[in-house]
Amino acid sequence: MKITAARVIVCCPGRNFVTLKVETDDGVYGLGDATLNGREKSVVAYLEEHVVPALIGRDPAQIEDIWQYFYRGAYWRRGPVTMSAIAAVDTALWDIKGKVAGLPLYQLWGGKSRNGVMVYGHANGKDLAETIDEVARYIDMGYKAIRAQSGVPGLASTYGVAKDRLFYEPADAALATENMWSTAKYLDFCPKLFEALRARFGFEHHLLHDIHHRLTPIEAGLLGKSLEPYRLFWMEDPTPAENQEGFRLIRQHTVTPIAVGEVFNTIYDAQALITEQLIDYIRATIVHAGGPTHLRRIASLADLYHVRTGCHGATDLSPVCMGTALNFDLSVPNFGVQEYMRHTEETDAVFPHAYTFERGYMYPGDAPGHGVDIDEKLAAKYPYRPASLPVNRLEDGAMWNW
Ligand code: KDG
Ligand code: MG
Repeated sequence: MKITAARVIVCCPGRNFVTLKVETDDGVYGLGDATLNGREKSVVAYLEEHVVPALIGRDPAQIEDIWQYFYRGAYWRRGPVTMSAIAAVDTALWDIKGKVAGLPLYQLWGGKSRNGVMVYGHANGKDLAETIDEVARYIDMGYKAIRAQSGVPGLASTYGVAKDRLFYEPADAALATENMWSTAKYLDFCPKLFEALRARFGFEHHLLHDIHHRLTPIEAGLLGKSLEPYRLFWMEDPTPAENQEGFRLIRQHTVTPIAVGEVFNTIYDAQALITEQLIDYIRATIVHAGGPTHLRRIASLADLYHVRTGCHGATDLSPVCMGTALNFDLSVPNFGVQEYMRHTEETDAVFPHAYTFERGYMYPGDAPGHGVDIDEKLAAKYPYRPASLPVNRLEDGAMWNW
């Protein structure tokens, strides 16, 4: 069997997606997600200029060798653009292998380690009262785990508060929108939010929260400590993780569990965090961390250190990524939770998929491969639209992390 063609499909059914379609001489094809929010065209160029020409003629069954070829062979290793491109190839090749075998990917990866994949949904509101109502709505929809984000008094906007009630898309303008951030206002408000949520709903549901890289380690220690009575499932991205050592300081001050890694692209980004047990959940996922081949390696390392998986699953990760992640989640022994931010109806129509949601759990389905397809004719009706993620400034105008 040989790879005869590989095409990059860009579409925007509500938001931009980059998909790689790898075709073979016996008619089987595989799909991989290559979407990098706000930087989509860089991955398209990397794939078209540097990856696709070297793929043609290869045996698609040689997944590990092809992964090593594009990782080691590039000389310029790692980085989100390179690793998203490698992920797309890797995902497409696993999809082909599953289709040839007539098996869903979780079967190729050792079978089911659990019956279903617990997912968390996003409840958010412009203020505390609206966020409480939204958490109630997610409980009614059957979620066992709910992420709560709220507008902060005194701040015009913040991360995680959607204009639409089920879908959240922060990449809203061709040129980045500027937001304003105040750590003091946030630190004052955040514990009140979780105090109110536990007072109203008790402790039956898992509650999660995303700090979105906005605190220093010592501030994160303080917040984690003040959230301890409300027993969060995790606090996410408390501080930027380029400096992995910073998490030692957080750990010295709080036992609130920590999740990190949605912006990671290799195992090295998480090496100290995992081996020193500085985090509890690793959030790397299929598309930005080199595909299933590399993510499974990260999960194996994490398993040795009691770190569980919590794959990123925002709307900018396409259904192809979601279907693959669900197969990974079902099979990996140290799974923790899967993020599930629903896609719009337009996106779901462009990417017909086998996965389903039922009472707080998701199931990848039993279609061979990852179980997600693309309707290319429909995709062509939604051309690419430039969109960037926002940026943040402090009240005095200095740039901050968004
Ligand atoms: O593209 C950026 C989003 O994926 C990110 O802001 C979402 O932090 C996020 C999350 O936890 O889903
Ligand atoms: Mg996040």
